[in-house]
Amino acid sequence: MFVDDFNDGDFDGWSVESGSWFINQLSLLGLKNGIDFSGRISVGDLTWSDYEVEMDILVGDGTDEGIGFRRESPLRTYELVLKHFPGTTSSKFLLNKHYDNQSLTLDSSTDFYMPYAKWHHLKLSVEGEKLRFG
Ligand SMILES: [Ca+2]
Repeated sequence: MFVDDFNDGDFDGWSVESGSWFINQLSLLGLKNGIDFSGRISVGDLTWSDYEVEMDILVGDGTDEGIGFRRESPLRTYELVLKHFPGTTSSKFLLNKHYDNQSLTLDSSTDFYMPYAKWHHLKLSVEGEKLRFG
């Protein structure tokens, strides 16, 4: 099991793919880059098959978060995106597939209330063809 709470002040073991990342108040913080495929950092192994990912996120106005999974490369991956609508407290989940420079939204949730500047716990479980999240 891989665990990092960043209380040691570093993110050793993580690979920065894009954007600027640093530890701020014992949390991992990525600077907003504003476009798709920006601000990515990864951990784990491409050979992992079934797994669970859990994280605590601090939601910011208009900044989306996502978890990549079933990844073959940075450009061939599935991604669970938590999308926030700027200036509102509305959010939704999107299930995206990225491949060959194309992006496809496979599914999306209805909008739900999610306040800013609060911590939320996200959990994603990938087992065979089954995907569970909340
Ligand atoms: Ca660490």
